[in-house]
Amino acid sequence: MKRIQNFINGRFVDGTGDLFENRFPATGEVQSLVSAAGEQDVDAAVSAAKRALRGPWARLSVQERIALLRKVADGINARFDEFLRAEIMDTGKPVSIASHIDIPRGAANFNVFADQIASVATEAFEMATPDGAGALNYAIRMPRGVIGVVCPWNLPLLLMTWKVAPALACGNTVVVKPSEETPATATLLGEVMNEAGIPEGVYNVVHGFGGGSTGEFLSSHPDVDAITFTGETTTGEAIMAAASRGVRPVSLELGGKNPGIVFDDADIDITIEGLGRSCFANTGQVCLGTERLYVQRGIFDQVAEKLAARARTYAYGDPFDQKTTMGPLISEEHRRKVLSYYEKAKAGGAEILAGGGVPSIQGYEGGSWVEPTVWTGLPEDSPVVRDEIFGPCTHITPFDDEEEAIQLANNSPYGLATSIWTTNLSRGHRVAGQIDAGITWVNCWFLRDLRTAFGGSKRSGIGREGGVHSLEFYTELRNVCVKL
Ligand code: NAD
Ligand code: 6OD
Repeated sequence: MKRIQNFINGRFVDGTGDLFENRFPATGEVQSLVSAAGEQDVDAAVSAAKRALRGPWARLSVQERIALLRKVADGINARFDEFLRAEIMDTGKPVSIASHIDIPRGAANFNVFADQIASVATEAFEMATPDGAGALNYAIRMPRGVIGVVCPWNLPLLLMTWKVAPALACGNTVVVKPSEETPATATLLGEVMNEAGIPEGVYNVVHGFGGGSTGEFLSSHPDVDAITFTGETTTGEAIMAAASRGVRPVSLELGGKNPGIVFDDADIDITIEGLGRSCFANTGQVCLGTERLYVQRGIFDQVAEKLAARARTYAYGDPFDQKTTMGPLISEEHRRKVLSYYEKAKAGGAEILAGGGVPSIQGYEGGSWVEPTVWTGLPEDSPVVRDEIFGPCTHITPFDDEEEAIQLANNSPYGLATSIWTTNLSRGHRVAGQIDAGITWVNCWFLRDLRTAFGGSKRSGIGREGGVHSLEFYTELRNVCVKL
């Protein structure tokens, strides 16, 4: 059986931890064994990353680093089909999604941050001094050092490179801990790094689990200078606690329970198309997805009916078949969690407008499938409306006016993303300014310009990444004051 190894100091090596199984979510079959990194392997990876900070990598000019980043992007594209297959086998996501989103974005991240680092400036201040000669202050931008990158499973290559690319652009070195569910593409990227000529120790990958395992060994390692994390809010709290030892910076991109707001002047076709994606894309396993939907009363029935109809259109089956539009959830464990909310909705008296169960798919009985689901009728304090479920499901509630919509949308401990659907752009702009969320889309969803600030409010995270904001996190500004 295929074995997935750690990538430390430019070499593929077994870890001292146990082997663990990696399953194909569409069938539940074990497809590979992964060699977990123990504490000493994590230490070896961090030491390699630390050494690399003083090696050839540190002596490269920004232009040389940019050239290497572009080679990595080209290397991913040159092996596009291998990355595609690896991502689909790990996640079960349909080829139609992975080939349009995950793999191209994985490559694009390296080009985007190569562009960013080429044009970033720092600040300078002239100051007066009593002798009249003055002084000049200017900032220099230094890499932070070894960055620990802890990743989730929902968009594995996309979200990992979203952090690795700017970290490398800024001259850092990285130790990546991919999710235990999705070890393959981070490992394959090690081959591309070697082919591109990235010096050994600059990019390292350690496999394993979270608390009490590889993730914790990495986040609590004293030679990790900063930690960037995407995942659940409670894990973010553990990472932040670990980072507090040694006063290390963290960037946390965490969970959400994102609202969508549909006003009665919305273009219904555009709205249903957008909501179909925001509620069900990637089997609802997108942190930005819409699990709470608020619809103005006059068009409530129309929107509810059309979204439910949309939920019934998805085609399940072989993820490698272009006709498949809905994949399985990531794992049986995650399916148990999602189905527990399907049960809570039923028990709470929800009206089930679509789905609510498990589809039967010939040949894929062992996979972790669920039906896209639309509910209405639950109170706002139901766990179905409060908790992040991370499945292909949404609950719809009517509202009467703008003020009520804003109040309902903000009634959540999370604040990651919102979508507002209206043809009145003044209203879209006005409401966007009153929603507690890091990201608001008006008449669209997941439309990404990678230069924009990305991150959450409230319990959805700390800090912003994207464009120059990533460069802020992955560098430290140091001021130089020259007396003239
Ligand atoms: P998770 O928090 O369970 O795991 C994420 C990573 O953290 C994994 O690699 C895991 O092994 C590791 N980990 C777990 N416990 C750890 C610990 N104590 N110390 C160190 N590492 C630890 O998240 P997940 O289930 O992989 O991903 C789904 C979650 O991610 C959802 O909540 C989703 O909203 C969130 N997410 C957020 C964003 C965002 O940009 N805000 C993007 C994608 C996913
Ligand atoms: O598009 C991105 O850059 C990004 N960070 C997306 C996050 C998606 C969450 O599941």
